[in-house]
Amino acid sequence: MKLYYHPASTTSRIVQMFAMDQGVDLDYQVVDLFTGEHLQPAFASINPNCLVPVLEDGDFRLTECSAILKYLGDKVGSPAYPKDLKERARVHEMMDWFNSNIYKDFGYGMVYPQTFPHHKRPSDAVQAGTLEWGKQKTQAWLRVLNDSLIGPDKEFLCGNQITLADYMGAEMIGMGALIGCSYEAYPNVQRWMGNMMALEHWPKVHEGVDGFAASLKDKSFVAL
Ligand SMILES: N[C@@H](CCC(=O)N[C@@H](CS)C(=O)NCC(=O)O)C(=O)O
Repeated sequence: MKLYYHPASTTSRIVQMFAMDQGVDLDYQVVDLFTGEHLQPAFASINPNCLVPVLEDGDFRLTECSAILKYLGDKVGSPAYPKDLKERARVHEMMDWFNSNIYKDFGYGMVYPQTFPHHKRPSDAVQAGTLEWGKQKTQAWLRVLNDSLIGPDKEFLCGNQITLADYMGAEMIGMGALIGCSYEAYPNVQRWMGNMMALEHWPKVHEGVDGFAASLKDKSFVAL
C-alpha cells in the first residue's frame, strides 16, 4: 500500500503514526505542499481535492484521513479499532468531534492561516478576525476536551486503550507546536498528549514538522 503524504501535514501524520505504531507497512511518497505539487494536474488527478493524505491499496484509492484510518484499522484487525458496536461508535464519535470541531477552528482557523502562505487571509483585518474567532472557539473546545471528554482518570480518549481517535486527536492538538501553543491551562489534555508523545515512533514521524516548527520559532504568532 502507498501513502501520498507530507511530513508537515497534520492529517498525513495521523495515518503515519497509526501505521508505524500498529506495524502497517506503507510505501511513502512525498507530495510537496510547499512547492504546490498538490495543486498540479498530476496530483489533482489522484485527489481532486488537492489534499494529502491519499492511500492506494492496489487499484483502490482512498482520501480523508478518518476513512483511511478506519480502512487500515479493519484491514489489519487492529485492537485500536474495537469491533464491539458501542465501543466502535465511541471511537467514531471522538474522531468526528476532532475532525469537525478542533480541526476546523484550530487547524484551518489558527494554525494554517499563520503557517501556510496560501491560507493567509487577504487583508490584515480579515486575518486578525479569523485568528480571534479561531482562538476563542479552540479554547472552548479544549475546555470540553479537558474537563469532559478526557477528564482526570483516562489514559486515552476512549478509556485506557489507545484507539484510532487518539492517533487523530493527538496530531490535531500537537500541531499547535508550530505557532508556539501551550496547553498548561488544560492539564488532562497535557497528560494525554504526554502518553501519545511517549509512543516509540513519535520522534521519527515528527522529525519533519519539528524542523518546520524550529524554522518558525522567531516569528510571532497568535497562539494559545
Ligand atoms: N479532510 C481531509 C483534510 C486533509 C488536509 O487538510 N490536508 C492538508 C494538510 S494537513 C493539505 O493537504 N493541505 C494543502 C493545502 O491546504 O493547500 C482529511 O481529513 O484528510
